Amino acid sequence: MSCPLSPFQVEATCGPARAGRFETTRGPVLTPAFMPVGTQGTVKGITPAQLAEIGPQVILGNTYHLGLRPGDELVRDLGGLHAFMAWPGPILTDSGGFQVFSLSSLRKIKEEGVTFQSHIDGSTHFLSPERSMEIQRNLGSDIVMALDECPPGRMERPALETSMARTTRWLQRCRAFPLGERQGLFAINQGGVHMDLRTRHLHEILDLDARTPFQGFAVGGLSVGEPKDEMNALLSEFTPTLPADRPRYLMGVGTPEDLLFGIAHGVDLFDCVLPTREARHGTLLTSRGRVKIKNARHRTSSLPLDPDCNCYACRTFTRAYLHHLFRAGEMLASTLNSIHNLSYTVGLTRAARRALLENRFPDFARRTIDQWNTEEP
Ligand code: PRF
Ligand code: ZN
Repeated sequence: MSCPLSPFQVEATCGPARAGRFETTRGPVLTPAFMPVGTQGTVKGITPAQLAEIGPQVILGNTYHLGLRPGDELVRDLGGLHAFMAWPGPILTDSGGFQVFSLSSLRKIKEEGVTFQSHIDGSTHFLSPERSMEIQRNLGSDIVMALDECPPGRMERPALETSMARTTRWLQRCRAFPLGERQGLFAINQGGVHMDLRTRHLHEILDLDARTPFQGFAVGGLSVGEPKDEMNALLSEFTPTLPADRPRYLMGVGTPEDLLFGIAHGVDLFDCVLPTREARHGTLLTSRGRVKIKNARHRTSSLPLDPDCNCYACRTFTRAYLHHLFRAGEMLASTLNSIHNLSYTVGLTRAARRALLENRFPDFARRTIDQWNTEEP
C-alpha cells in the first residue's frame, strides 16, 4: 500500500504536549485539532459554508451509518463522500465497530466479523474488517480507521484480553486490504484502563507497524463508562509511550476539560459529538464556562453569548435572541448554537496549538481553566 500521508512533524513541545502537522492529499492537518463529527455526511445543523468559516482541520464521517444509508456504492458512484457532501477538506471515517456496538441490536461477534441488525429498519447486516475497509474505500475518506471491538468500560480483564486479541487479528486483515492511493490507515489501541494491557496491545500493533507503517495511532475504548479519574490516569501514563512520529487520536472524547487534559498529555486529534449535541439541547460552551441559554436570566440580555468568541452567532446576535429562538423551538437555534459550540471547541485546540508554538502552554492552560471557573456567565 502507498503512504499518502506524510510522517508527523513535531513543531513544538511542552513536556508530553506537542504541536505538529501532517499532510493529506486534501491539505495539511495542523494539531492539536478537534474534528467535528459528520456522522451522516453532514455536521448536524450547519452548511459546509458555515463549517468552512469555523475552519476545522478534519471532519468525521461514519462507515456504519453511510454504509447502511445511503450506501457506500451510491456515494462512490456520485464521486465519493467529499463531492457528495461538498466538503473539500480532509475527512476521517470511523470503522463502524464502535457504532455497531452502541447502536445496533442482536449483535453476534465471530472471528470473521460481526452480524447485526440495523437501527434503521431491523435488517440484518455483516461487518468484517474487509467490509469496513471496502466501505471506507468507497467513501474515499483521507484517513481510514481499522475495525476494532470497543469493549464497555467495565468489562472484566479476561474478556477484555480476548477482545483485544481479536482487534489485533482484525487489524492484520485491515492492513492487508488494498485502500485507495490517497488513503492512510490508523490503528486503534484498546485495553481499557489497564496500563499493562494497553502496552501489550501497543506492542502487537507495533509488530505490524514494523512491516508497513500505519499513518497514525488511535486510543479507543475510553469514555465508555469508566470513572473519569481512571481514564485520566491511563491517558497520562500511556499517551507518551505512543510513537512520537505519528499522530495520536483520542476517539470520542471532547469536553473542553478533556481536550485540555489530552493535549497536555500528548494527544494530537480528538472527535466528539458533544459540542453539536449540547448545542441542540441549548448548552453552550463558552470561555466563561457553560451557559444554558433557556435560563430566564438570558431573556432580556443584550450581551453576546461569549465576548471572547468571534463566531457568526456571537458577532451578530444577543443572548436574548438566542434565548428566544431556543424557547420558540426554532431550527435556527440549533444552527447558531452549533456554529458557536464548534467554533469554541475548534478554537480551543487552535489556541492550544498557538500557545505551544509560542512556548506559553502552561500559562494558557491555567488561564483557560481559571476563566471557566471564576466568572458566572
Ligand atoms: N473505537 C472506534 N470508534 C470509537 C471508539 C472506539 O473505541 C470510541 C471510544 N471512545 C469512540 N469512537 N472505532
Ligand atoms: Zn461564538
